[in-house]
Amino acid sequence: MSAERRLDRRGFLARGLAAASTTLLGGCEELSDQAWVKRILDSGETLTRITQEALLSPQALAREYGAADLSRAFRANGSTDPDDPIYVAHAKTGFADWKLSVGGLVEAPLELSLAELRALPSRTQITRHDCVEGWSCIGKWKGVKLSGLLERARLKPSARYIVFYCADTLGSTGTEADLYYESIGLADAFHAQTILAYEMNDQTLPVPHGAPLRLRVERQLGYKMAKYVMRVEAVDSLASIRGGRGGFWEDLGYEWYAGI
Ligand SMILES: Nc1nc2c(c(=O)[nH]1)N[C@H]1C(S)=C(S)[C@@H](COP(=O)(O)O)O[C@H]1N2
Ligand SMILES: [Mo]
Repeated sequence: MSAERRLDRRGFLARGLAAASTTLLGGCEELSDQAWVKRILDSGETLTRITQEALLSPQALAREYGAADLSRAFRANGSTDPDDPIYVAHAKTGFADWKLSVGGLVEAPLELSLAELRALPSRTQITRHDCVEGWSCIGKWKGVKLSGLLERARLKPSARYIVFYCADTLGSTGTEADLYYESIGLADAFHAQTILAYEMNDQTLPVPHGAPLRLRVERQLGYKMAKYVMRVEAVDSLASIRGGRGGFWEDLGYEWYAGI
């Protein structure tokens, strides 16, 4: 790309960011997001138009609550105690030697310990979790911003979806199809409230709620919020993964986007 075109693009993006900061995002919290977005934009050519749109398109925040609104007991649902031997061994040691892997269509695959994840930019939020079964709970979540992780791993231009592979089995077919997994698009992956949470209600994330790491994607239904996330993968298509519909429940007929 010529210097001129690059400047042009940057000018366009900067105007987009300025508009986003005043009209869409508001609050000072988003300044840091802009700082990292600008850093990416400064860093070169890896962003595609689709990624840029994901970063710059209007992104409403899910409602956030105050401490007084926290549910007294937050229900645990689906898998609450994975029996995978490797998972069980990690749980016994408090996940001291566990690492999250981030791979697929990225320039720089990552293997990160919990300590390393905790050192990355985080976000804390009190939100309402809505399960498709018809119950809701309000909880406080702290975790690493998925945008920051993806910034580190540097998405390749062909990346379109982020897939989360979990440690637990929910089905009973005795095949890979039993393993929980989920996926989201780039707009939700880069959304300010999308985090991989390692704390819940100011405590280390407990096993029933997805230790050591679970997705919070706050504008979606509960089943999108993968617990026991072991591996994150950037892909260009969901078609060749398991049932091809982007998630454990989706493969059984649930909606993929699952917005609230
Ligand atoms: N790995 C995994 N993630 C999962 C599930 C599961 O069974 N396994 N259940 C989903 C559903 S339907 C809901 S409502 C929430 C429940 O999260 P909670 O146990 O923290 O309430 O996790 C979601 N993520
Ligand atoms: Mo759910």
